[in-house]
Amino acid sequence: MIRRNFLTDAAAARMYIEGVKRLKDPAQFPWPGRDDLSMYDMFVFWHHQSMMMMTPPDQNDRNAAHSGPAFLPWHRYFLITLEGFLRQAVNNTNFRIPYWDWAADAELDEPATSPIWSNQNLGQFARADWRVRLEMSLRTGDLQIVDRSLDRALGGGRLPTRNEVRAVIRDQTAYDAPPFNSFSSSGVRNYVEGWVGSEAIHNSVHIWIGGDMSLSSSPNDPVFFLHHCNVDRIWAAWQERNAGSAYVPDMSAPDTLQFHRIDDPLYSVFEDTVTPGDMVDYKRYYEYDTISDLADLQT
Ligand SMILES: [Cu+2]
Repeated sequence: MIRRNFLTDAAAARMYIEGVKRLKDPAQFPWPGRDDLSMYDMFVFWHHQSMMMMTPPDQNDRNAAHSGPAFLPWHRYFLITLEGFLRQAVNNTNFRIPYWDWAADAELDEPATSPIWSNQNLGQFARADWRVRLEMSLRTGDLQIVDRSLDRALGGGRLPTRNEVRAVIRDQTAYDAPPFNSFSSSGVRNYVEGWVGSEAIHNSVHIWIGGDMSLSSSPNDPVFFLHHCNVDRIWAAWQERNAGSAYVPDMSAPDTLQFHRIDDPLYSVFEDTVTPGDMVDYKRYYEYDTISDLADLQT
């Protein structure tokens, strides 16, 4: 089953929008034990909780899902899990999350005028009927029930270009490198996450959208999953080009890298024990309609 481009596949776009609206409705998809909250809100909570789980606890850089090797497999798992709920919501076993090819919008004179932000598309989520219900503090860990509309501040900084993404995929031949945090000076993971490289790939898109996308509760904005689908597509393109380059670290790494070693269970609010190693072979779950815009696979 195929993950497609949100802006060139109207059917996938409509189905995604319909699916997240249903998943957000506590009457259709209640979050068990949490009155008036939905399974969609549960994903917001899960993302925030991953950022509260510092690994190890005596530093504040690497957490269970960011600033470390598990960044890519954890978000792959997060999307696959949401995708399963969306399939139920739209009652279509073939549905897969579409991606937002923001590098195409980077070529516009005014990227904020891209049709993705129109009221037929994601613009509608910044209007009154889509409610943000969960806010959290990364400093105190406090969770607040709120009822407000979504915040965006499109246009902060710049979107990464296709040539920048292609250069990272071409030049980074290792998956990750010590010290396996935001200071790793090589490895595709830290370049794609965006702590190194002037293009700051994943981080700069969160910042460009701004508002709720710049918080630990960033999945409150449905664009979160379209952005991360494109980030995942970049990893997929890198994997195709670097088929011989393995996920690191393996289990010989110290316990300070818990949640990030290849056979460690990824941080989850569910009872499952999915590992980074389980996430490497994404084709068990989906394929992308194209990755050749991101990587030369012949050279
Ligand atoms: Cu994240």
